[in-house]
Amino acid sequence: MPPTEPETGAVARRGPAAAVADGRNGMPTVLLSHPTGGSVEIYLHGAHLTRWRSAAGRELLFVSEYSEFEPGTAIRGGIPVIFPQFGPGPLPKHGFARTREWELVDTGVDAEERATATLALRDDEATRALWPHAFRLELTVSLGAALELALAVTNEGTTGFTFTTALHDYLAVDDLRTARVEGLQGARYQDQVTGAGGVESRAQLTVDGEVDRVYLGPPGPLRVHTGERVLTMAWEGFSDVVVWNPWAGKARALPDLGDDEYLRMLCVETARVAAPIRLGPGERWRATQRLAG
Ligand code: TA6
Repeated sequence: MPPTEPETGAVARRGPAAAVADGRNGMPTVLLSHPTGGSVEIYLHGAHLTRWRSAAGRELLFVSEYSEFEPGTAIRGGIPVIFPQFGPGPLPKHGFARTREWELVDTGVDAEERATATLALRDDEATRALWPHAFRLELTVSLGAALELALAVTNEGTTGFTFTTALHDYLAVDDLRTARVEGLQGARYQDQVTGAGGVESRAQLTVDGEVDRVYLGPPGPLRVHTGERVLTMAWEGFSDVVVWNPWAGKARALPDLGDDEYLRMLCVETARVAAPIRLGPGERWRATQRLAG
């Protein structure tokens, strides 16, 4: 099937397909659909994946009912793209990629018969005022029976730069208190709540309070159990995994998260945090995250 023209219209039902449509507040989105019945929605704002619906019609990602959908503000939920700084630091928290308008550069169907969309962000005056580097960031979303996100960073300048990055997935869980994450046993971690480091002893992580941990170099894949479902997350190129939930107290302090919504989400993120990536002029770095659920 030839690449689909990105134009407004209904998503075709038969083959893998892509279409552009207005999202909340008229913000442009790309919709991908696949014959297995799955679909995704991606806002050009932040190249933010806000919906992944399974073949069975189940929402696999959490998005807050209180999220803003406004220029300059990060969407609360889905899969934010974090670049060029993970967490707090000299730049705005989690960098600027999640609050910028990206460009849709391509849609189509790949060799594996997956519906694909590629979005790009380049430096401009506003990004250079924060971070004085020439770069190109590309996110390719491929929807088949599974969902794959590929993030590529190219140094388009004449000097080197370093960055940290993540795909900050907000996974939908039926009930946080019974959700379990498997695959981190034996991994070293840095706990952002207590400041302590350690080695994960549990075969299955459960959450019964605020959690904010960076796991260093777990090999993956991870299995996230919720209700009857198991979601698997695998990756290449990323090295770290972040597990975050604000629990009740911090949730109340977040204006774009409902007081009880923390019970329906668990962030499990693939990242490069502990060892920032350095790119020389013309160099490119690429990493993928693959979700099946
Ligand atoms: O990835 C975990 C984390 O860095 C937490 O520390 C928490 O602050 C979360 O991200 C969300 O950050 P945000 O800026 O979106 O409120």
